[in-house]
Amino acid sequence: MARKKIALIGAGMIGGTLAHLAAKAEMGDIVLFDIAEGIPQGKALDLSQCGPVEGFDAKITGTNDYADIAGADVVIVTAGVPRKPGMSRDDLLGINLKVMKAVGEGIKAHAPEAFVICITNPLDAMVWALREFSGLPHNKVVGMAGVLDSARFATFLAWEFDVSVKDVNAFVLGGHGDTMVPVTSYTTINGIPVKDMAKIKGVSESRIDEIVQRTRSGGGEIVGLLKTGSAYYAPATSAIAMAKAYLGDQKRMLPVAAYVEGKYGLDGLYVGVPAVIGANGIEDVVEIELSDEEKGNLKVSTDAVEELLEACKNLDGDLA
Ligand code: A3D
Repeated sequence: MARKKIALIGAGMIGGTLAHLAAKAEMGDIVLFDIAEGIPQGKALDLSQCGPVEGFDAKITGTNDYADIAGADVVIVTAGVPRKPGMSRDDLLGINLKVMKAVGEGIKAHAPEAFVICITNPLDAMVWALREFSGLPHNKVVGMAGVLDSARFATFLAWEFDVSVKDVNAFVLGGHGDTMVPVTSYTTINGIPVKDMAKIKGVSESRIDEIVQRTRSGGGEIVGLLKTGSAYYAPATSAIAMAKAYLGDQKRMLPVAAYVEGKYGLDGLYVGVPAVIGANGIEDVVEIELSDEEKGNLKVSTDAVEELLEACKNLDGDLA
């Protein structure tokens, strides 16, 4: 069987980490693409030299030419700019929308059969724009955010309850922004609902609310510490889990920014929902029962995403 091909558009902090993780896991051969000359080539050379030490077989190449992504099975997009302290994800809209246009056209021309995972912020709007510009089917273009946001929620809960992160099943819905909806009613510690676990451990409701709030601003907390950019290890590993689900036809149900039409009362929007990823890309979007309060929170979040889409359409005539 021929090796799979993974194209990484954007060879910055997340792109480089993605390449390392994909190579270590021998997911396939890797092409790192960037507009910056030398960066993808330099990183590819450096990463290739990890192979003999770590014992992986993966051909890693760097390029500034979209023709080199031809035939990619998976494309992961991180091209654009990240946040600096004081910036919201939405501040990146104008500049990253132009980047999505170039990237979408490159994918359309050279890798139209690929499963495309977008990471560029503001995520829910950029994945929508990337789908529009690439013209790929909606089930083959998806955004990474929920896996990361749920991992942040799970990490904080594991610390609070002093249990292994492996036993926390955390759940976050909605847009990847300050209005995201960590859903405690579907979050469990090995099957025990968070509310019950909190009672057992004597953790107050207000402390759980603080953890929910810390999850919402989890990305900003890291931006504030790093000062020169945003998180990259956990975002990269989250996208790799999604790529593996597709390549291995794993039918994993993960929280991802999927195209939702009809379910959750939404009419054609990319937003964070539980979805099944297999060989056909997004194979199902799962609609769960929500309380009135959770529905209200989700509405605030999806309204924020809709506002961003309007801003996209106003910025780019092609999207109107
Ligand atoms: P960074 O290290 O700056 O890398 C971005 C790379 O994109 C740079 O190497 C640029 O040269 C390159 N680039 C710029 N324009 C183009 C273009 N037109 N074509 C190809 N490459 C281009 O950023 P990063 O890797 O830290 O972050 C990348 C993106 O991911 C940013 O938009 C972040 O905001 C976003 N991000 C999203 C999450 C989510 O959970 C959704 C988390 C963390 C970061």
